[in-house]
Amino acid sequence: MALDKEIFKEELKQRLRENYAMELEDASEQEIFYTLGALVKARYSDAWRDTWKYYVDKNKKQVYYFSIEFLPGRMLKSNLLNLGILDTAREALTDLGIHLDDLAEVEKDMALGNGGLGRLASCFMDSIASGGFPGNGNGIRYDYGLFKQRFVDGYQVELPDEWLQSGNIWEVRRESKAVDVRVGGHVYLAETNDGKLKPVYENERVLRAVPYDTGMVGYENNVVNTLRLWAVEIPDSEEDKYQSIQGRRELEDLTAVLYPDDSNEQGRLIRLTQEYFFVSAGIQSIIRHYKKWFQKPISKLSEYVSIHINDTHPALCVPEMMRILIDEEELSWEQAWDITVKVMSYTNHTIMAEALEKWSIDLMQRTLPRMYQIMEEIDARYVQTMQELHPHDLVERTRIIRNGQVHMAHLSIIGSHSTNGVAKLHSDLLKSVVLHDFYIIYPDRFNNKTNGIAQRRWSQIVNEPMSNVLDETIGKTWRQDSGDLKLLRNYQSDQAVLEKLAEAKKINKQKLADYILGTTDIEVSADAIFDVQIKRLHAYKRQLLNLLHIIKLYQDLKENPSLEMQKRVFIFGAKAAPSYHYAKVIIKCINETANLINNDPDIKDRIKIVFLPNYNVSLAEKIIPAADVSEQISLASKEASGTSNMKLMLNGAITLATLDGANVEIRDAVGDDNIYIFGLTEKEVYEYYENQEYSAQRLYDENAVIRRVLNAFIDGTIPNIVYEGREIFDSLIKYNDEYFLLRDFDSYVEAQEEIDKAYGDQTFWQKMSLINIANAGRFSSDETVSRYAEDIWKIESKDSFVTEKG
Ligand code: 4GP
Repeated sequence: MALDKEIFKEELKQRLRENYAMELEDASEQEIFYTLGALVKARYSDAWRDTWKYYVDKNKKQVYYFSIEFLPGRMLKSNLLNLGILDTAREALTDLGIHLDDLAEVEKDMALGNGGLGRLASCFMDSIASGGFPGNGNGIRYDYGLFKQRFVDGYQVELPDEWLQSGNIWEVRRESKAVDVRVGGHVYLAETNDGKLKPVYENERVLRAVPYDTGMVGYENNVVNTLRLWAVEIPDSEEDKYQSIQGRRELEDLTAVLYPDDSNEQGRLIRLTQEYFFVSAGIQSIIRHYKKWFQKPISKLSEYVSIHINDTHPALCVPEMMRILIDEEELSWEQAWDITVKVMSYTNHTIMAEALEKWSIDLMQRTLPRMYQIMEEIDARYVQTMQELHPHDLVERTRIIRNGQVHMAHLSIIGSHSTNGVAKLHSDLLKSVVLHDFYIIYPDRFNNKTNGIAQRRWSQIVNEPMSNVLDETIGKTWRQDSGDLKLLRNYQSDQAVLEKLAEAKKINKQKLADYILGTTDIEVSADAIFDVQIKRLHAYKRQLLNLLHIIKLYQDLKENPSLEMQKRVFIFGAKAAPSYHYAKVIIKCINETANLINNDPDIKDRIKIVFLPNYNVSLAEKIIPAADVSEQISLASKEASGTSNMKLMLNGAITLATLDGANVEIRDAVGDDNIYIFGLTEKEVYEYYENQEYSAQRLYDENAVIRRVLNAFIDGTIPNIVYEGREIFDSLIKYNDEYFLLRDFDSYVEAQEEIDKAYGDQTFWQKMSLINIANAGRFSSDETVSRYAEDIWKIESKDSFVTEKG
């Protein structure tokens, strides 16, 4: 329904009067934001109800995407865009003297995740709704999102993210849909009167799970799905047990923070309980919904419900579904297992060993006794079935419970019908190395689903100047179907188009330069190359390699001030996990190097380093449209996919990359001439692991450039890093450079030199940039989600359903 500008203005004023007893002129930005939010929500509430009803009336199969992280960022503009009223709302607000962009800044980022996998979950929510697919998210409503990052003396300091302080306009509390979740205590099986074995719970704690629902608005299609996040409360029946404030706090802490520090026992206990809490609440509510509205026998569940386990955190979906089917629905084990495996599917997001979750048997038994019993049974039956088919060793290696631990990835694979990786290379590595044993046992379960991004957000919302040029050049169909971006290929030699794209980039760069000045006091020139590395701080992502190159450039310039090179601004955005010491050391070193270089009068503005604090979705939206170079420099084989690589490409940045994760597919899309590839291949990395010939010391001894760069960490060249510099140095030399930075250093420097040269020829550069934009369409999460829907979830889109049935 088109938005009438005048009515919209009147409605905004009217709501403001009703809610705040105020006239527009007297209202604060925050009051206007909340009023506008409520108005937008009201606009989709009918569609939200109708969507729900439609799925129920038509008995549509639905997918439930279980994820311990969701990172939607801000939702105002994306909701306006998806409702098709962004432009009109902007104009109406302008008439009233309000800038939509300023107003949008009021919204707190919903940052219920750490990084890639959480942001992917949110991109999927957008695409599932936009594709008209019946699909819902299921997660945790943390009171505090990912910490806010500040730098003090170059060190990362973490502050709580009180995102709910002023309320969350998009959510709806649904108390009537609350469910109880039981944890702790003891469980034993007792015979009932009719001779069946039933679990009896003793001394367990009952938690009340209350859902908060947020509408996931599809793009101009009247579909609004649901993201359901659970918060813990004290059930009425248990009030007596929680008379002290401290006792209440302990319970309420369960959903207080995202990923509590799990380096200690207490933290691990909370984490495991969190995992079970949202899994149990989610599955209970799915079953209740199914029984109430679908009125089909429970044996048909897999025809109407699909549950996706996003990484291993929701792996308890498997035993929890079994519990409900056996203990409550009284199905036989075999029947329950058959349904469970058909319903569940699983995505692996990383090959980093430390991220493959394991829990000690003891902790599992104490925290979730019934879950443990069921997992023991799954494990025993697995061994029994498989030992007839496979060698003993293989079965032992793949079982769920082994060496005193419960292996969540094993549980996810054994208890589901599909396991996928998130880029071709990653999926291949799962099959050939990381999960090879399982691939032998279940070859048909493995598949690839290359990640994608919510392209409307990452182009139309964040980059209006570029979007306008695209409209003028290739028409507007790309806004609906990003595949049409390829039409731009016809303009790669059109000087006028290249110039317009360059102008758009310049506008974005100037905007970012203003922001940088405002937040960090660092002045950067929009004429410089904006060289961007934005992602979590992790050794394997090799922000340190980037820093080594910067130090080299600095040393070159000091030695030879007349050296010819393009001006560069190196931009970083990254948070380090609070307990990840080494990552924090790298942050300190980057910040101190930035201090040194940015203030060195010999360097002036030839190199600038900007580490923007508090990297999050909103900051990404500011940086990405302004980027010229996209640093994707992880050690080959370590990055499962990456998604900032796709966002940056879509915004015309040129990728500088190793052949890792989805970089490989980006290269295939743009061709070798429009990307800069360097470094070891994944095969070579594995060869090094096998032959153990790598010697960082030798590279240090033999390569004078490397030596000079590394010495800068310990000889006082970079000030204020006495301890940190030594730690970096030792990690590379004494501990033999786990991620082969020194091995890739020369080829990285060479690629950087080529980039420097290429940027000098602006027409050449703009053409590469255009080709990147034109070929980004295939990395849309619309496409990815369609593949999941078809191959894994077996759900159909509302559109196809409607057309099909006429
Ligand atoms: C990330 C991977 O590191 C990244 O390569 C991938 O693009 C993203 O998932 C989405 O699939 N993994 C995580 C994690 O965020 O916590 O393991």
